[in-house]
Amino acid sequence: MRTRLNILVGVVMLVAALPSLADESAATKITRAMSAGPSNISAGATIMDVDGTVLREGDNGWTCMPGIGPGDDHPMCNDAVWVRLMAAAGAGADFQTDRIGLSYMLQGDAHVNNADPSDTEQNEGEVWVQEGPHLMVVVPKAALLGVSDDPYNGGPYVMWGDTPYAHIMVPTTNDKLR
Ligand SMILES: [Cu+2]
Repeated sequence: MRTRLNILVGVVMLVAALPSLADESAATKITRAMSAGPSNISAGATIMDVDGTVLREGDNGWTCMPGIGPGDDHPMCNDAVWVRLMAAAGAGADFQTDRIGLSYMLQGDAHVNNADPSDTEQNEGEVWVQEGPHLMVVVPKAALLGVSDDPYNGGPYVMWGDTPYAHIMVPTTNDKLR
């Protein structure tokens, strides 16, 4: 009886501890958003929630988010080019850039199909990756020529190369999350 009660209490506590992203406080979201980049960047950044709500005004041209999009908790710190890229990707709209764009994801990324941002299920023959801490670099498409598109080559690689959202993933550690 004692054991069953302990298990029950344990389960209830576990469920209570599971993060419900919708219920998070602004402070929790801001802390996670800021953890995506070095504090030199995140301290002065605008903090924007995944739904576009500004949680804190910034003044250095960077925008940190607590997740990639609704329901996600992988934070990122984006420069102006990446803010534009993420808005386009969220809307399924075209995207082009005439300049370099930088984004920090020092807490790592979601598990994604390296070729297809819209894929939601891993199937045989597809290359999926869940990158650890990394920097993301978007450049005019012609500048991607010659960069590997293999996430497991040991260095930087192109993600989503045949889409408007092609960018270079630059791991900053040796560790993939998955
Ligand atoms: Cu990333």
